[in-house]
Amino acid sequence: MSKKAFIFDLDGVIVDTAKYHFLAWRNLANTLGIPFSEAQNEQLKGVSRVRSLQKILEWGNKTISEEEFTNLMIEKNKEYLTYISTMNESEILPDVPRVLDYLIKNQQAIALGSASKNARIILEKVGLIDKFQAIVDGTNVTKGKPDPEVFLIGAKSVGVTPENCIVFEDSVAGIQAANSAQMISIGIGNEEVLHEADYVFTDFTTLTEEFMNSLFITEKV
Ligand code: B16
Ligand code: MG
Repeated sequence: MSKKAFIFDLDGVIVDTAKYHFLAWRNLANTLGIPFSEAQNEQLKGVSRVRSLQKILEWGNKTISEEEFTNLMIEKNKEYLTYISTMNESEILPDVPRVLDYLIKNQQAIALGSASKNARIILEKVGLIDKFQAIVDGTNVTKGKPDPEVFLIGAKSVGVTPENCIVFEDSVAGIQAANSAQMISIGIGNEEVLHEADYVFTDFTTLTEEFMNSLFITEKV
C-alpha cells in the first residue's frame, strides 16, 4: 500500500474566515463607491488577494493606479488581521479535529494547501498548527487555484505522489486544481456547486472512519 497524504484547504474547510474577508472587502468596495454583496464574496472564495481586488474593480468598472492598488491591498489586509486576531479554537469547523486526529492516529501525512498568505497565523490562533507536517500557502505559490501548484508543492513537501493525495476543498477552483493535479478531490459544501469533485460532504460530521479507511487504500484512476 502506497503512502497517502491528506491536503486540506483552510478557509471554508478548517475555519470559516470568509465572513471576515467579506467584512474587509465590503468596507474597501464601499469606500470606492462599489456595492459588494455576499454573493460576490462567494465568488472570491479560494481566489488570491490580488485577483480578488481586480475582480471587485471590474465589478465596479473602476481603474486605479498601481500605487493605489497596493495601498488598498495593504488596508484590506490590515482590517482582516484585526478580525482574525481574536480567533480561537471555537472557530474550528465541526469535526475537523476528529478527522485530523484519526488521520494522525493512522500515521497519514497531513498538509495544508491554501491561497491565503495569513494561513500560518490562523492555524496558530485556532491551535491546529502542530497537526500539519507541511504548510503551503499564498506565500509559496506563483499561480493561484485552479492551477494545481499549491497542491503539487504540498504533495512534494510530504514526499507523496499526486495520485496518492486526497484534497479537501470548499471552492470550485480548488476542486479543479486537485483534479488537474490527478489527486482525489473531496468537496466540503454544496453538492451542486462542487459537482466536479470525486466525493462531496456537507461538512466533516458525515465523514466516517470507514470512508477514511477506504481512502487509505484508494488511488486516483
Ligand atoms: P489572504 P483558502 C483563500 O483561502 C480565501 O478563500 C480567499 O477568499 C482569499 O482571498 C485567499 O485565501 C487569500 O487570502 O488575503 O489571507 O492572503 O480557501 O485558499 O484557504
Ligand atoms: Mg477555501
